[in-house]
Amino acid sequence: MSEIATNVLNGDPRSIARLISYVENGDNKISEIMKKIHPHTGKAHIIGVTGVMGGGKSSLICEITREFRKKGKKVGIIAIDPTSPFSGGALLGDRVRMMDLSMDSGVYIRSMGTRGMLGGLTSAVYDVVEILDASGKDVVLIETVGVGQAEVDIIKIADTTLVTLVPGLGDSIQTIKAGVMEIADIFIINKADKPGIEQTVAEVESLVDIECANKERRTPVLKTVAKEKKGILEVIENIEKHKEYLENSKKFDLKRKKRYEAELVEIIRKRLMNFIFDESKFKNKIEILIDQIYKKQIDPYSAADKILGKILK
Ligand SMILES: Nc1nc2c(ncn2[C@@H]2O[C@H](COP(=O)(O)OP(=O)(O)O)[C@@H](O)[C@H]2O)c(=O)[nH]1
Ligand SMILES: [Mg+2]
Repeated sequence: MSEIATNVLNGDPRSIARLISYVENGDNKISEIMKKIHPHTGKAHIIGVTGVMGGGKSSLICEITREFRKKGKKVGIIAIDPTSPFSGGALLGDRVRMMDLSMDSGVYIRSMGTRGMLGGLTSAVYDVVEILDASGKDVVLIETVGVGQAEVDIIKIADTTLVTLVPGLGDSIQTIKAGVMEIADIFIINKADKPGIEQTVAEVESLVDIECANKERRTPVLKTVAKEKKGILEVIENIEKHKEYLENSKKFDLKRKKRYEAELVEIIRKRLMNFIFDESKFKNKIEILIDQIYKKQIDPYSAADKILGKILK
């Protein structure tokens, strides 16, 4: 058990893969192993990449990874997007483009399914971030689809959140106003080779003008053509600048504490749920209560009180 932790700390990819599988399967060995892992975490820069499906997140992540590799940085990639090339749902071209990354020992790629995971995806993602961090990755990139309503709340995990958009937003500019503005540390308008790019940039810039009017930092709006590796250096530059900004303004510690808070809540929630729903005595009790709710002998709230009362006692 401590052997796997030691191997993970040494960056051994097979041990990393095995430990992540434990995490995904909700194996009860993980709490002991994670105990050994945690003291070695905190060095990696956690970068969330979110945005619409097909916007070029995976392509961007590939190019960003290549640039970080040129700088000698080790990179971990977690893809939570079920349609991601990383999880095999992509066009052949995308996979071919990523071949060299998957052959590179300085890159670890893992896709995580949203279904069939015991113990909850969010909690598993926190663990995988810790594992990759402890394994010596300098940068961990996390790809998720959607914003706000996403299954995994990326801003609670990431130090730096990249929101990707594409030209011709139309109605979705409303979505940006509604939720994305606060979470984006950097906007990336990808597919800048497509028509309507200047208008989209102008629209996003004017929203940023309003949002950041009284703030010490203005959210950068960058243009990229991931397919042609254009604009990637500016992305790297801005990612690094954002990290510096966080560190200089003491916001880095604050973000990290927020992440640990969210992680702690997740673990407690998961354990409580397991405790209530796995324990056979509660199982019987719950079945009886469900029956009583059905027969209108009790209401759901009072039934919940009965179960919680037993635990909190
Ligand atoms: N025209 C154009 N297509 C791109 C660009 N970047 C990515 N694509 C293509 O857009 C499609 C979706 O890209 P992908 O990275 O899988 O998007 P994701 O769903 O956000 O991860 C793929 O066919 C890419 O080749 C770009 O800058 N311009
Ligand atoms: Mg993708």
